[in-house]
Amino acid sequence: MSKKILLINPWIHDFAAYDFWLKPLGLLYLGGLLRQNNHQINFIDCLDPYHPAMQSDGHKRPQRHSSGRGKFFRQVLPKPDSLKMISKNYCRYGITPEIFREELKNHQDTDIVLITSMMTYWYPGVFEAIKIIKEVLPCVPIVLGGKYATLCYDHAIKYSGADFVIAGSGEKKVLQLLKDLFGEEPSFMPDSENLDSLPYPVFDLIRKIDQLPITTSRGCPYHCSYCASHIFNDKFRRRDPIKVVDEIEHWQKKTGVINFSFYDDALLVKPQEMIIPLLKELKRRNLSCQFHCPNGLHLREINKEMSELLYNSGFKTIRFGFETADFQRQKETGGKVINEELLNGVRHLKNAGYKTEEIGIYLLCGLPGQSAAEVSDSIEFVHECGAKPVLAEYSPIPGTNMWAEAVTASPFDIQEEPLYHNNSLLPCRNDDFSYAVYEELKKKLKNN
Ligand code: B12
Ligand code: SF4
Repeated sequence: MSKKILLINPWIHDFAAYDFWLKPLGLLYLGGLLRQNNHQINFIDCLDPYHPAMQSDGHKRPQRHSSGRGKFFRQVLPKPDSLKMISKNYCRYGITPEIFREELKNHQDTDIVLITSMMTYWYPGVFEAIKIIKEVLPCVPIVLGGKYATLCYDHAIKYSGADFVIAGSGEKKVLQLLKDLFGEEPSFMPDSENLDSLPYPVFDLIRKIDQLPITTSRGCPYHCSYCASHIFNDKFRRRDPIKVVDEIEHWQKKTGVINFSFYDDALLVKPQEMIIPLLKELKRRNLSCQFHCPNGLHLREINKEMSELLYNSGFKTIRFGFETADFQRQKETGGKVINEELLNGVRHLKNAGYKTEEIGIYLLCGLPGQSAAEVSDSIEFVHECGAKPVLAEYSPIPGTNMWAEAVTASPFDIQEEPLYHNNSLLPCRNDDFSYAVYEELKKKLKNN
């Protein structure tokens, strides 16, 4: 029998959160699969920047950009004890708990709640949502999944208050759980080897669509030591590029959306298999879109043809994962890029028409044992190449190859307390690369 399933995207509790084309894609994918299995799906988005009750309640309206990024609503919260030393406001990003409660009351007949989680250190927003759901819908089982649930599984089991915690990809496990709880035999099972067998995410449940996330793959062929990609997907699997274009066309026709953000870990890798046929097909169908890649792209794949293709296909936001100009560290952490590839890549991108400030180069800072000189040299090198350095503070992630080193290097108990993974804290800072040095570098970058 069809069940009423309520999807929840919980709050973010953090010092800084910006909607950089952020959507709960995994959760909305699960919604699509469950709807295909004849269940009735509802969705509450605690981060909704367009919630009507917030508009009328005297809250400061978040500034939004027409491309689909922008600010969230926010309310200042007391800082958790372990983060007291950070001299910034700690906030709940999203709607108020009162509005969330009211929303939940409209879903009294829910059979099961599925709640997602993102950054490990955002768990307080997840816990707050679970506590309120338990109060308003006391008899409804709550299932927690997503990034935090996967990376900090034991912590989630112990402290989250959820009835079930599911680690890793949710598709098969959620169907199994429904079977166990309600005796529901799934009528539709996706083929785990074929990503195109997954129904589209339930994007129609988003209140106002200003952009949509798309993914052409899961996983990554690289294994960088600081990255968790392999924990979520042990293999690199790709969709058929033509099916991806079908999806883009579907959403564009249905909703009129033109802004799409790619969530892939390795969108440009082996370009003949994906990005080249995909963009050629978009052009053939005369689809006009704007694309944003907030997640880093691979510089290794940037040549003349690729640069022109990206520029002419409407790739408005391009960010690349470079991380460091230090050759030894590049080699030790996974070898995804070398300096020459940045130099050449930027030259091609500029020839194609991109301006310096449009070519964002992510630099990891605060890696275990990293010196201040390494970070400032890397910034300088990116400037010399003619691109824009973007500092990404290292967030240590359990289960990655760098984790043990991070645990040893960090002055904080990152093993016991995921709040210490917060990138704003610079969790693996050291005497040479202190918080003050980091602030100084950031200031310099801002004034550049
Ligand atoms: C896209 C992305 C972003 C985007 C948008 C984020 C978003 N999703 O909205 C942007 C660019 C904004 C971003 C930013 C950052 N990110 Co990011 N991001 C990702 C990325 C590549 C994909 C996430 C995604 O949506 N995947 C696709 C969907 C389909 O998969 P999924 O969410 O995992 O969902 C599946 C399962 O988790 C599960 N599931 C999900 N929900 C639920 C719910 C239930 C009930 C169940 C049962 C199952 C379930 O089933 C789903 C389907 O199989 C991941 C890496 C990765 N490969 O996953 C990193 C990742 C999440 N990011 C990470 C990091 C470090 C960051 C930054 C801190 C980087 C930095 N230093 O600046 C910033 C944070 C900025 C901030 N403070 O706001 C880390 C996590 C770190 C941590 N400690 O938790 C990850 C894991 C990458 C890594 N380095 O290893 N990110
Ligand atoms: S290339 Fe990017 S996504 Fe792939 S393992 Fe390295 S950091 Fe992670």
